[in-house]
Amino acid sequence: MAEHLSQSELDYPFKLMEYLNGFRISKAIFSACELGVFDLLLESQKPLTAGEVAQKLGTSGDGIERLLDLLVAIEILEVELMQGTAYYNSTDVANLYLAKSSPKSLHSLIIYHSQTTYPLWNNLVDAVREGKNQNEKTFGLPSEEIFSAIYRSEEEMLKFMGLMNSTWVIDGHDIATAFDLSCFKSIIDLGGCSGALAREIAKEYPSSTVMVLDLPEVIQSAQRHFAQQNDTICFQEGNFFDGEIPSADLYILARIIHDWKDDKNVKLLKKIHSACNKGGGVLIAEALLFENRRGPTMVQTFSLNMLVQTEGKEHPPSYYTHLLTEAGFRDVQVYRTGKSYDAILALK
Ligand code: ASE
Repeated sequence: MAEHLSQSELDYPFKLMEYLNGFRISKAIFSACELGVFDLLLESQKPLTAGEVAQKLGTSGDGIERLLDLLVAIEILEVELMQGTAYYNSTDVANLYLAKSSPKSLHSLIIYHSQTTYPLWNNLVDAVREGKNQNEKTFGLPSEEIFSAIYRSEEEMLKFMGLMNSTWVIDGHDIATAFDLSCFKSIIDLGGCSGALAREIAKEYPSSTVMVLDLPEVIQSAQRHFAQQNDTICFQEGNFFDGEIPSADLYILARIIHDWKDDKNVKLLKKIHSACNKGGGVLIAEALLFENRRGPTMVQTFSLNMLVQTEGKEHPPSYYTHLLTEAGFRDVQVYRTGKSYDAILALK
C-alpha cells in the first residue's frame, strides 16, 4: 500500500503535525503577551536571564525558561550565551508588533484572540453541528444578539475595539489607497469603531471630512480611550440599522457585511443607497474568498470565526457585486490587496 503513495503523500504527516501543533504556538505567543514578556524586554533595553524575567514578571523560573526558548525557536526573541548563561533579548519584530506601546502593536488583537476567540473556537464542533454561533454556550449570552455578546461588558467592548483598531493600523493604508477616493468630499465610516481606518482615509484625503458613526457606547469609549490630539476625524453617535443614516458622498462599511445575514445586508445597503448623495458611493472592506471558495486558507478560517461568533460569513466578490447591484449601486470594482482585507467600491 505504502509504495503507491507519492512523495507529497509520504511527507504529509509532517505538514499535518505542524498544523495540529498550531494551537500550541498560538497559545505560547498569546501567553507571552499576557505575561508582558515583550514589554519587559523592550523596557529593560538589555538582555535578561530567564531568572530575571521570572522575578520581574512574578512567574516560575522553569516555566518562563521553556516559554522563552520556544519564542527564540520561532524567531520572536534572540538568545546570547555569556559565560554559560542564556540572555534573552527582543527582536525588532517583537518590539514593533508585540510590545504594547508600539504604534503598530498587535497586542490588542492577540489579547482578544487569547481571551475571546480561543474559548469560542473550543466550541467549534457544536458551531458546525448547529450552524450557529457559540456565544450562549461560551459566555451565557443569547446567540441572536451578537453585539450584546461582543459588547457584554465595557471591558469586552474595549478589547473588541482594540482588535478592530489593531488590524486597521496594519491593513488600513492598503484599503485607503485601493481606489482614488478624492472626489468624495464627505465620508462616513459606518460602524467605524475606534476610528483607525477613518484616520487612514483622512490622512490620504486631507481635503475630505471623515466621520465615524457607531453606537453611543462605542463612540464614548472611542473618545475616552482612542482619542488623538488634533484628531483628523469626528465622531457621531447613531445606529445604522435602526436609526437615521446622515447624507454623505461616500460610506465605508469595513467588516460589517460579514457579521450579518443576507436580508439584513440588503436592507442596510438599500438604506445607504437612499441616504447617499448623487455621484456618491460605498467602499466595502472585507476579506474576500476566491470566487470558487477554495481559498485563501486565512479567509476560510475567518469564515469559521464568523460562524462561532456572529450570524455572518466571508464571501467571494460575486456576493458583494450582487448585493450592491440589488441595492441600486453600479460600477462595482473589486481590488485585492494581497493582505488580510480587500476593497470593493461601487457608485450610486
Ligand atoms: C467582526 C470581526 C471579528 C466580528 C467579530 C470578530 C474578528 C474576530 N471576531 O466583524 C476579526 C477576525 N479577523 C482577524 C484578523 O482575526
